[in-house]
Amino acid sequence: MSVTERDQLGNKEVDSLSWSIGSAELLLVTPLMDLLFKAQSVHRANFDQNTVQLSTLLNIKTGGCPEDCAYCPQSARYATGVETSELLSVDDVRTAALRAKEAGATRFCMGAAWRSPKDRDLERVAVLISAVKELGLESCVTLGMLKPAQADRLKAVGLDYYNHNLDTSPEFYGSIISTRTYQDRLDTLSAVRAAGINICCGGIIGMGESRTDRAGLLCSLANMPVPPESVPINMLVRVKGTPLEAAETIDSLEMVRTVAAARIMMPRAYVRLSAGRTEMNAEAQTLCFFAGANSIFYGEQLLTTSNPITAQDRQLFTRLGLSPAVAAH
Ligand code: SAM
Ligand code: DTB
Ligand code: SF4
Repeated sequence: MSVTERDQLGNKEVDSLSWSIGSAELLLVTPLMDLLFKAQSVHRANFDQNTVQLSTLLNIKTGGCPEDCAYCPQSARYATGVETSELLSVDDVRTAALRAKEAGATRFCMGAAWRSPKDRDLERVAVLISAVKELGLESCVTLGMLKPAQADRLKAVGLDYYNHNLDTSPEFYGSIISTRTYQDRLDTLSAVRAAGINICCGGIIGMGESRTDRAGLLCSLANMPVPPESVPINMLVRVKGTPLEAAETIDSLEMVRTVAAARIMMPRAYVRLSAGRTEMNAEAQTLCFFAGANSIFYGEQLLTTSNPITAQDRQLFTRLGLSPAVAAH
């Protein structure tokens, strides 16, 4: 189906169609003014265009990961200088979550550098999730691969979102990660979906992939039986010591295009402008918001690398007339 044919359809129908790589690629190469106009129209039909959702990240278990993800500073295989830590205590997590809430975040996302959690790790994370929920924040965790029973357990303790990224297209995936397959990731995502937890799933651009690969990633996301509720689009943070430390710089307008295509292909998802914002000026980030990004990682730290300071983000919101979303409860 051509992009024009799709344009004639309401968003409801678009949601239930499957996207071909060709049609996704057509979006990515559309003249930018046309692409932005379309993305902003879809955005306005589904969201308040002047509201941005804020999620704050906390690394609850740093480094020492056995996996070989070529982008990742936390893999034990690469000499990146990241110091490893044990799982943080509930007091440390509560303090960080409270600080995030006071700064205006509505969701608190906790990441652990694991291939997959052991059941006893999961029980310790369950306590952390409860502490975050007690503060009236939405909770999200990213712990690696999950078995169905583990996803059920996280649902039982009230987890709102599970983050597990596909990272790139199925075709390019093998050049980035060898220690787990694309199918392993899809299996974890099905377990999360079956448990009734919202899915946060996206990818990374700027790893040397082609536009076709970016189209392939977006198709894999949009064609899930139920598309993710939250789609983080990360621009690679090149960390010294990782195999991708010298990856070629990607044009920030390519980030804008990827966000716009994600917005059009997943009209009802929160599209998050994620890692890489320190490399983007205010104008490039503004174009991402215009392209339909309506969420960011908010707070001076991502997992091991830095993110814009909150005062700088608040200043940008003021300049743009954007309002942070308020907590539902
Ligand atoms: N270990 C768990 C896993 O991989 O499923 C959870 C944490 S992992 C760090 C979460 C995600 O962060 C990765 O899937 C990847 O998309 C993103 N990420 C990691 N390093 C990054 C980098 N250098 N630049 C951009 N995104 C990155
Ligand atoms: C996601 O898509 N991006 C976040 C979060 N989910 C866990 C992580 C970005 C990590 C950037 C590199 C770092 O700080 O270590
Ligand atoms: Fe480990 Fe996750 Fe980093 Fe891969 S992305 S090396 S699984 S922490």
